[in-house]
This record gives sequence, C-alpha cells and structure tokens, in this order.
Amino acid sequence: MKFIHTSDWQIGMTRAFLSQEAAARYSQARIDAIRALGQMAEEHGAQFMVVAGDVFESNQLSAPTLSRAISALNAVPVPVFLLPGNHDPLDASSIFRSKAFRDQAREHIIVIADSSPVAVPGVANVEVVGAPWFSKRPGVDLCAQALKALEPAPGVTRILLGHGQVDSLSPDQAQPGVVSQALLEQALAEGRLQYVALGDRHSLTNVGNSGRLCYSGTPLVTDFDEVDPNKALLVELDNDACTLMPLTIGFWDFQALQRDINGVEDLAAFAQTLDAIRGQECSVLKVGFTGSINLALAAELDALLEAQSHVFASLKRRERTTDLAVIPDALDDNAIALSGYADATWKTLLAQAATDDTATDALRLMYRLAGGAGGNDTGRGA
Ligand SMILES: [Mn+2]
Repeated sequence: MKFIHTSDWQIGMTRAFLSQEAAARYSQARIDAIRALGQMAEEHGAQFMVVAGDVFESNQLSAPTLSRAISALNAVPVPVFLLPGNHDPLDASSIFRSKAFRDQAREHIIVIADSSPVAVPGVANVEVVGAPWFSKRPGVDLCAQALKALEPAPGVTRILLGHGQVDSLSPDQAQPGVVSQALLEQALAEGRLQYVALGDRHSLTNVGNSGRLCYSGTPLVTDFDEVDPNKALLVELDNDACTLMPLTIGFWDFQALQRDINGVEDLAAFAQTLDAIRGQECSVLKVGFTGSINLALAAELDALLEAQSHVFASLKRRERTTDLAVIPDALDDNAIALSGYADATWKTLLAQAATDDTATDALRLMYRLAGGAGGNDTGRGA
C-alpha cells in the first residue's frame, strides 16, 4: 500500500520581499505544487494522499485563490485527506466550513473534522486517524488525545495525521500543545499505528529511530531557514516494512548568503556566483556583505545588485549581516572630474567621511552621478 505524505501547503502565503510580479508567480507555484503532487501519486501508484495541516495560510483567503486551490485539489486522481492545522484551524470561521469550499470540493477531498478513524475510499483495511486543530492554541497534545480515544482494530493499517512540534524538537517544551514523541513511538511499537504523518515543520524530518514518524516538510519553500523543503514523502507500508521515498515537488529556492568584498576580484567572484544560479526567476536571495571597498567598487556593487534584482525573484542586501566599510581612496579622486562647487563639496565630504556615514553615502551618490568608473546606470562593462 502506497500513499503520499505532504503538509504545510500554506496556500495563499505572501512574502513581503517579493515584487508584485514575483508574488503572483509564487502564489501560483503553491497551487501548481498540488497538481504536481497529484501527478506524483499517479506516477508512483500512490492510492491516496494525506496533508498534515496548514493546507491554507489562513482561514481568510481571496475567492480566486481558494477556487484555484480547490480546482487543483479536485484534479488529484486519488482521495486526499486534509487536516486543519494552526494556520487553518477548524473554528467557527474555518475555510473548510465555508460555502465556497463545501460547494466546490469534490467527494474525494476529505476534511478531517474529528479523531474517529476514517476508512480510505477504495482501499481495504486502511484508516486515517487525524488530530485536527480547533483553535490556534490547543491546550493539550492533540495527537495524544486522538490516540487515547482510539479503539484497537486488529488487521487494519492505521495512519495518524498530526500537526505541531514534537517535544524532542520543540524550542518550547512547556507549550501545552507540544506533541509527545514517546507516546507516538509507543503506539507504533505496539502496532496500534503503522505510520505517523506530521506537519508544521517545513523541512523534511525523520523523527526518532522508528522510521515511521516523519515530517514531510513543505512542498514549496517558505523561508530561508528550511533545511530540506520542496519535498513530499512517498510512503510504502507492506506487512512489516515501511519504506520512505522523498519526492521533489517545488523548485523555488530561498538562500541567505554572506560575502566578504575587499577588491575587484571578490566582486567578480560574487557576480559569477549569481550567474551560476539556475532558475534565477524562482530564486530569492538575501546577501550580507562585509569588508572594505572604495567608492568605485561600491558603485559597481550597487549597479550589479540593481541589474540582477530584475533577473531574480528577489535579490536584496541583508542589512542585519552587512558591515561594509566604504572608504574613498585616491583612485576615486582620479576617476571623476569635478570642478567648482562640486569639487569643493566633494573635498568637504571626503574630510567628513572618516567619521560620518552620511558623508560617505553622499560621496557614493556623487560618485555615481558624476559617472565615475563603472558608475553609470548599468555599471558592469562600462
Ligand atoms: Mn505550517
């Protein structure tokens, strides 16, 4: 028996660092991921799919986004179990209870509304047991609660669908909703469950040593700190064996880089790094710079970032980790020809630059405006 374990689709998620154009493509990519998952199910002979929470970014989604997501869901050729998570809890305003959802979602889209076992349509002796979130802050371990109420069913393969951080990985174990890893492992060892499909961590994570307790991670990257995003898991349960196969779904990439720039070679190497990135239009970069450069190089760096920012989905300077000293030198003086008032201003600013960052910024601007080496609008190759 095979199925696909996925989670954290976060349909409708927006990211502030994306331009309007990139944001539209990113939103569409989240919906395309649903279609890709459906294709994977077909390709690998998976009989159903479980989505372990945070299907939607929130319970308030625009009508077009919701309709497009449901349309993609409807096209998945196998039954799909949706678990409400912390982003889309099954509360009074739940998106799963909305008229739009109920009207449009087809019968094979199954929302887990409580923890009673649900038979998988068309698959004999397989049940999904879910631990849905009913609010954004549960007061108990919902997985433990679902297990407690579970009657034994010999001969039935059971998959628990849960959402939240397990205690062994949680930064805050005092949170009442934290999931007990030991209880889940015990249920697996006793044969009460055959697999636990978790959501909430956006990185693919195998928890503990059972080989049956996993976070699938998000099928499309959502943040810079995710270790193994863009994945889903193909799970095969066969008698006593559980085989996991990671599937690559999304192809967006978020990277935080750090660069030390002290001369033209460093800048050239950085430009090469940018050039070598594949799928630039789906790549989000934030770059922190350290080092010490003159005005000419600062102008070239500005120009490079500006030109490349049109190619990437997002390319931004990471202010928090940037500590780049711009120190005007003799080369800068020689590179531009100023006279009269401009020259006097330049010299005044130069004198202040050692102790005043604003003076340095003004010098950078003057340098660019005066067309100093490479300081025209396109910069490189000038
Ligand atoms: Mn999530």
